[in-house]
Amino acid sequence: MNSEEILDRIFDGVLRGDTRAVIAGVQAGLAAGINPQQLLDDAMVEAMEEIGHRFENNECFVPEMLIAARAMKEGVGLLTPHLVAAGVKPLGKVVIGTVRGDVHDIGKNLVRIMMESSGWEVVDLGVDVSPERYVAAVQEHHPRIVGMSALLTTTMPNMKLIVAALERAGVRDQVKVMVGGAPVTQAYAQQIGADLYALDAAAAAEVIKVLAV
Ligand code: B1M
Repeated sequence: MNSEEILDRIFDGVLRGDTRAVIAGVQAGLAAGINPQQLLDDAMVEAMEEIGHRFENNECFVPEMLIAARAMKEGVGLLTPHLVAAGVKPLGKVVIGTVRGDVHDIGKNLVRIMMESSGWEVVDLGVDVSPERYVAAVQEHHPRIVGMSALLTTTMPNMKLIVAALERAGVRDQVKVMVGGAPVTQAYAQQIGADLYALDAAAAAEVIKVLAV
């Protein structure tokens, strides 16, 4: 199989939610020396975008999205050790999560992986994270950055609630708040009083470089 065929196999595997095909494709890609970032961006992320288009056009439904996401997660799991640099001294701490009401975590997990790979220690609160849990995590871990991900237009406003909760708890000034996710924009970040915005996982790791301690 050449590189293009391997990428196609992973792309199709994610689309069909075929975890075995994705794992076999990723293993073949790594063995063939394809850049792990390319396996991620050109096969898996593209397949997820395709799933999104199909969902929008009523050509696929939630169960298909779910099994595609599961297959992608397995593939990302295999890639993670190749994306994360080992043994680097942490540049600082980040607390990250997907906001309340939202269970989309593939993008958030990629942001975490990219931050970890550039040397940050990341405390991942998971999905459906309430303002109270954010506040408690800041009080416990004293991070430099608080990251929030939202994929739904209906959950984006929860980012603002989290910023407000950090203010009420008196910890807002101790952290930089970073927001992201497909529907989130720089303008929205400013509107809700966030400090930082990033379009994708690579940009997220880049934007916080200046905050390294
Ligand atoms: Co849902 N979903 N989903 N979904 N889903 C979307 C988001 C949607 C756009 C599909 C569509 O209509 N085209 C749509 C949202 C519409 C809207 O609000 N505008 C949608 C919907 C409607 C829903 C449900 C409401 C469906 C229903 O039940 N009727 C439901 C809601 C559940 C909930 O959260 N309460 C739902 C459920 C699900 C599944 C559970 C089935 C599954 C998620 C599984 C999982 O994540 N574990 C799912 C999936 C897979 C998708 C799509 C197809 C793919 C999302 C994804 O993983 N993308 C998505 C369509 C799409 O995005 N094209 C869709 C790949 C990922 C790498 O990209 O997450 O954008 P992304 O992350 C990027 C950047 O955004 C950025 O960096 C990442 C990496 O480069 N980024 C950050 C993300 N977070 C960041 C944080 C940062 C910085 C950058 O700083 C902290």
